[in-house]
Order: sequence, then C-alpha cells, then structure tokens
Amino acid sequence: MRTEEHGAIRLQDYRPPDWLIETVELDVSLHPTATTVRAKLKIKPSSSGTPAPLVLDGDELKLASLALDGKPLPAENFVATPDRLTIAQPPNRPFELEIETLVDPTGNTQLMGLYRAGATYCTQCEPEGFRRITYFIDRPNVMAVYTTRIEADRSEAAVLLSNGNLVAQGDVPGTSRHFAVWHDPFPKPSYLFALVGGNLAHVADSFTTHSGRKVALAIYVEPGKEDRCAYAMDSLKRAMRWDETAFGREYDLDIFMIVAVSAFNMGAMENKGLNVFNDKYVLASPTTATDGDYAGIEAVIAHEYFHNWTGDRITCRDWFQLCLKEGLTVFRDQEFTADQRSRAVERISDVRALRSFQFVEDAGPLAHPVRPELYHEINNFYTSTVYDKGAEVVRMIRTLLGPETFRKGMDLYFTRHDGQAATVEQFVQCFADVSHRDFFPQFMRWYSQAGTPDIKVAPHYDSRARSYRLDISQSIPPTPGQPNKEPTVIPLAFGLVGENGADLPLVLDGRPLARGVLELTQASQSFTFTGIAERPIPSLNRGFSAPVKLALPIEPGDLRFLAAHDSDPFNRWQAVQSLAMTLLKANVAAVRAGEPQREDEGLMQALGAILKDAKLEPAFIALTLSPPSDADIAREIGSDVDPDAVFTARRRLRGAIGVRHGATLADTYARMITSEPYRPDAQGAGRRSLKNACLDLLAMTEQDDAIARAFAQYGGADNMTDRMAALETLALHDRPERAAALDDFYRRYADDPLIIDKWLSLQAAIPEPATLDRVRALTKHPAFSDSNPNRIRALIGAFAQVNHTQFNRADGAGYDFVADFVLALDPKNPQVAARLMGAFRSWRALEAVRRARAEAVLRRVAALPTLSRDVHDIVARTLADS
Ligand code: 0A1
Ligand code: ZN
Repeated sequence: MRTEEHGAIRLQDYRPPDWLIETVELDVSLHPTATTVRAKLKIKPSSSGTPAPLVLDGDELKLASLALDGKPLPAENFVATPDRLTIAQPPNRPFELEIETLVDPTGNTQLMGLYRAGATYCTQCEPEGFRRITYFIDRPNVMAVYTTRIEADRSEAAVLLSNGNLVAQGDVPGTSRHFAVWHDPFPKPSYLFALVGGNLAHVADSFTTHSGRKVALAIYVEPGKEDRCAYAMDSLKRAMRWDETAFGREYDLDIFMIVAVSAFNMGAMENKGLNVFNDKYVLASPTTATDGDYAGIEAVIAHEYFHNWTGDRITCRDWFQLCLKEGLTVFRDQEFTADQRSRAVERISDVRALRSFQFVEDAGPLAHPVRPELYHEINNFYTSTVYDKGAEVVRMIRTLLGPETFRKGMDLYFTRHDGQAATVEQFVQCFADVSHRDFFPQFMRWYSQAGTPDIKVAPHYDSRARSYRLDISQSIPPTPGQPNKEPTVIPLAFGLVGENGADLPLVLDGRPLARGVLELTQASQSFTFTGIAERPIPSLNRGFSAPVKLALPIEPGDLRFLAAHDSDPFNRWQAVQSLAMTLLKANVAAVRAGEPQREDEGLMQALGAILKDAKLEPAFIALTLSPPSDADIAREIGSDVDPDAVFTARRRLRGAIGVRHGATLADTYARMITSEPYRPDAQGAGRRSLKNACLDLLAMTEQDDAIARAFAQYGGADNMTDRMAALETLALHDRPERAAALDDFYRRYADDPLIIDKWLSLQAAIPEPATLDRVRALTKHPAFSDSNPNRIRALIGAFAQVNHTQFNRADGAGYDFVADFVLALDPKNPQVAARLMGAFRSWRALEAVRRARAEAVLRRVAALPTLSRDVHDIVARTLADS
C-alpha cells in the first residue's frame, strides 16, 4: 500500500526530487522464486539546503540488508516496509547506499517488475515497476547510469541481457551458474531499465548508420520461432533509416535488441537498447499472420524504436507529461507508416480508430485531457486520449507551421533537451521559438481541456459580390471536472471545389490562404473569400486536420460530388461516410420504431462509382465500402442508444450494398485475386483487403453461393489473411459452414497460441445470443488461460469491447459475466482487469433498460472493499456524476 492510496496525485503539486541518483550498480542473481537483487546507488542531495529525509519507493519488496557507505545501517536509522524505505537523517552529502532485496519472479502475476513469461525471466518497469525490484526514487526525472550484472543457472537462462553494451561475461567458478555484465552509458530513468534471462534463440543482423557506425541488431525469441522474425527485422531496419531521413535521428548504442515474450500486459516497451515485446508484435509468417498483424508489427517495431529519441534520450519530467513521449511517438510511427505504405489509407485508418476509441472515451465518464492534471493510478492513463489525441495535437502543430518550420522545431527540441526529462511546455516552446508565432499559449488548451470540439459552419455565397463567407463557431462540451471550456486554436484545412471538380483559388483578406489552412481562435468568427465566380462546394477539415466534430449543412448531392471529385482523398472517403452516417442514424430510429429501412440511392451510386474507379487504390476502396463502426454510430446518436438497433441497421446497410452491387463486387473479387505468392507489402495487402471486403458484402446477401465462396476461400487459402478473412465472414452467418470452419481452424492451429487467439476472438465477437454461453465455455477450454494477457484480451476483451450487442445484452448477463471475470482477475493482474472494466465507459449513453443493468453491475463492483487501485479508479470514475 502506498500513501497516495486514497488520494490523488496532482500536477500542481509537482516538486523536484530532493535527492538524485547518479549511478546504479545492480547485481541480480536469478532464481525462480527467490531472486536476490543487490543495488549499489550513488546518491546525492539535489540542492544544498537542509537535508531532506530520503524516501525510496517500493512495492511488495522484502529487504534483506542495507548498508550506507559500506557499513550496515543500524535498524533504528531506517524504516523499511514493503512499499517504502525511509532514512530520516541521511548524510547531507553524496553517499553510497547498498540495498539487498528478495523477489519472487514466478509468483509475480501482475507482470510488473521482474516476472516470468513462460520460462523466460523478463522485466516491465514502466511506469512504476522498478520499485518492485529494488527500493528506488522511482520517478522519471531521476536519471542514472546503470551497470547490471545478471547471474543465473546456465540450464535455466543461457541468455542474459540488459540495457546498453555487454562488457563482461563468464562462468561462476565451481557452480552451474554464469553471469553477464551490461553497461548503459546513457543516463536513464528507472522505467527504462530492463533485464531478460532465458533459453532463447536469436536472429542477428546489422545496420550501418548515416554516419557509418555499424550497429548489431538481434531479435530474441523462443527456440523454433526464428523463422518468424524476418518481417520484424526488416521493419526495424526501415524504421532506423526513416528516422535518419525524416527526423535526422541516428541510433546511439553499438547494439539494439528486441526480445519477444509470450506474456506481456501491453504491446511492447522501449527499454533503452533492449525493447521487450509482446510476441504478437514480432512473430509473423504468411501462414500464421494476417496483413493486419504485419502492419501492427511494422508500426509497433517502429514506435518502440522511435522512442529511443522521443522517450529515452529525451524523457518525461513526470507522468503527467506522458503524452510528451507517447503522442509524439505515435505521430512519428503514423508518419512512418504513411511513408512506407499509403498516406491516404493510413490517415483514414488512423481517423477511424480515433473516432471509435478516442472520441468515444472523450464523450464518456473516463474523458480526460491529453495531459491529465490528476490521477489515482497512472497505469490507467495509457489511453487513446494520451496516445492518439496526443498524436493529433502534434500533427496540428505541423499543420499550423508547415513541415519545414515543424522540422526546425523538432531539431531544436532534440538539441535543446537531449539528456533531459522535459515537459510539454518545453516541447511547445521549441515551436514558438522557431516560428515566432504567438498562438501557442492558447494552443496549450489542447493539452489541458478534455472533450472533442464541436465546430459549426454556416456557408454563405454571394454571387453578385462573388464572395463566399464561412461563419464558424467552436465549442467544447463539458467533461468530468471541466464544466466550462475556452476556445482553442484549430487548424482547419480547407478547399472550395468548383463545378469541374478542381479547387478554386482561395483569397482571404486580399491574400492567398497559406497552405489552405484556416486558423480558428475564437468562439465564433467569419472568413470571407473573394473572387469566387461560381457557387462552390466546401471541403472542410481536409485530411482530418483537427480532431473535431464538424457540423456543416451540406446537400447529399454535394457530398456525392465530393465523394467523386474532392482532391483530398480523406474527404472523398469522409463524404461517403457522412452519407452513410445520416442514413444509418435514420435507420436505427426506424428499426426501433418497427418501420422499414430507408434507402439512399445517392449513397449507393457514390459507392458504385468508387468501386469502379480504376485510379483508386484497392485499400482505399475497401475502406470506403465499410460504413461507420457500431461504436461510431452509437457515439453520434449520443443518448438512449440501443446497440441491437445500431447493429441491425448497419448489417442491413451492408446487405443492401451486397445486393445492389452484387455483380461489381463479384467482379472485383475475381479481379483482386492474383497468382503471385503472398507478400505482406501494402499493395498486396490492399488487394486482399478489397477482395475480402467484397467477399464479406456478398455474403451479407445470405445467398448460398456467397457463403459457399467464403467457405471455399477458407479451405483453399495459402495465407492466413485470406483464411482468416473468410472465417470472419463465415462467423457472421449461422450456417453449417461456420461450425465446420471453426472446428477445422482449431485442429489446424491448436499448437500455436497466437493463432488460437484469433479463434477465440472470432467466437467472442459473434453477434448472436448464444455467444455468451460459448465464451463462458471457452474460459474452460485448454487453449484459454487467465494468466496470459493475450488470451484474456482475445476472449474476454473481444467480447466486452468488440461485441456490442452481446456485451450489452438487454438482460445484463454480458455485464455480469465481464464484471465477474474482472473481479476474479483483479487480485492477479489489476492492470489487465482495469482495462477490461473500461468496456463499461459508455453506459450512460445506453437506453434505459441496459443503462440500469450496467449501473447495477458497476455499483456491485464498486461496493467491494478489496478492489485494486486500478479497478477501483476506473469504476469510481465511470460511476461519477460528472
Ligand atoms: N511505453 C510503452 C507502453 C507501455 C506502458 C506500460 C507498460 O507496462 C505494462 C508496458 C508498455 C509504449 O508506448 O509502447
Ligand atoms: Zn509508446
């Protein structure tokens, strides 16, 4: 238990540390249940003044011994509890503290600190895991140089790794044990420490940096998995090259290592020189991984690598600044993917995800600013808001300044703050300094105000004056703890599309509009463009230049025109989505009223035109064929949501598309098939995504031949992408083919947990009432394990977060099931339990019956006295009034 247990930690209470730790010498002797950790810390007062007590953080620690400057510290001079080590009167000068602790990696089910993933020893220290290894000032602005000696039985851990460079290794004479010593010359916060020990195989390669230094690269995996590392290694090398070109960032150590482990709470971790990965984001082969898996690997490998500069070289002053490294690094990995694959497709995919997760988070009780000002449990702030909205905020800075000035600001950030633990203010100041623009104080509101801004636009065309005026207002809805908001700086990329489909020149106040970006700064303001000879169609928020909700009265005919002609591909896609959203909202209401579904011939024609447009990328067409997600529709409806009606309306629309465009879809399906061998590149993936979108829409017609086509593809596929896509299609149809394919899938892949995760997820996501019983039964299946986060996410996570109709069953049984699972998991792994509990975040927007059931379950959970801080925090905020 920590003292903050019942209190909040606030940004305004920030104080620099009283003590600094300059060097850490760790000596870790690995043992399955009794690992000894000797830590020698060089500590000094951070300023000359009255000496403060030395308070070191701990978490479930056992102290074995303590010495100061080589002498055992008398018991009356310190207090050690599992969560704290206090020396009330330390010397007021630099001194050396030697701490010996005893930890149990096998018993560590939280997967924070030193734990075991299968037989492998590994660590996870971000954000507060290092204190589960030794007592420490466990905050990111205490930066030390680490030397780590690891010792283990050779039979148990032939490979011993830590951060930095290997400086010594050898046998421990007279024993079966051996050791390795690693030294990391870069001062770093404790959260970036890592060690790994195990019987691992590895794949080696090298990379020559821009300045000609040769860096050794290694990916460590369980023996037998070496042949699934090629794509991860290739992605790593491409990421290293890209960071040199796009940001001028070179790698700095002699070696860069990645270790894939089978049990990990998150995706991966950027420990300096030794990234630890969830094996899901490393292992891939054409027959085991889908195109989506490959894309995920490429993005996560790049993300963790990019952290070497944005996170490791420049870290965060405190955890309130988490978006400083995460938002910026997501922005960087999105740009990397855009350059490696297709910019338009990447942007659309990122915005779809933003709307389905971040907008939903921002509209509910868990809404928080990109930089929170208060937390009870920092683990609960690794959120879509911090990561994805954080990336959007960086993107807006680039949009406002243009790419050249943005790059200058980044260069300044890297030189000015290298080696430091920085703040968001310091980051933003770099852009203010290079641009001499004065909007940054107001722009900071993007970091401090939660909620998605609403933008209302009223256009007026004056044909006599040949002028076009836009009246634009902005407002941000209230969010928990923030009833009133101030206007912020919103870059709105913008074009006026003329009759021939080309953009008209934009002249504002007698000057051409720079880069076509309007800068909104006031609650309401007007912009008048001159020299507009014809009534144009406005194309607003091009490329989704700002993460806002836009309300613009626009005729369906104009949207169809934009869908066909907008020079901005994002807004071509958006025009179709807007048409579909309007129809879907009307049809959700119709389903509930028992009325027939409306049709929109204009939408159908727009889709038909896109489907036949040979100039468009297949991946773009596939994205356009997919209507807004259930989560997105529910969020747009906003209140009194019936998830069954949302699902029905969306499914019927997809069926209608299948019927209306059956011939073209079948033709496109056939055209997208190639005889070339599978390659996971963007082009191949794009063709497969279109092919499989067609397959799925055709099956929505419920025609026997369409189901047969899917079943044939399932059986005949030579790669996992096509097999899985066919299975996903079959899963939506209660036909004998579904059961046959699911059984076959299990038989084929029973030995491969990462593939069986797909099988679990797919069944958990089936939108039918029988699913809950199926999921319950699967929790007892030998393939499931409640001690592996990937299995939990695959089964329970998919049910709670993907299956909107069955999690939100009107009888409340879905809520009870997930809550009971969370309560059983909580004592073992509170972090993963709390994430599952996040599925309740939109309960207030539901219709009355479900809302009451969800609330009852939330209150039942909240009443339990033994909840972890993680789950308690989520439930308390989910239930709070405002
Ligand atoms: N910094 C990592 C995310 C991460 C956070 C916490 C973890 O502990 C369970 C693990 C990873 C990233 O952004 O990739
Ligand atoms: Zn990250």
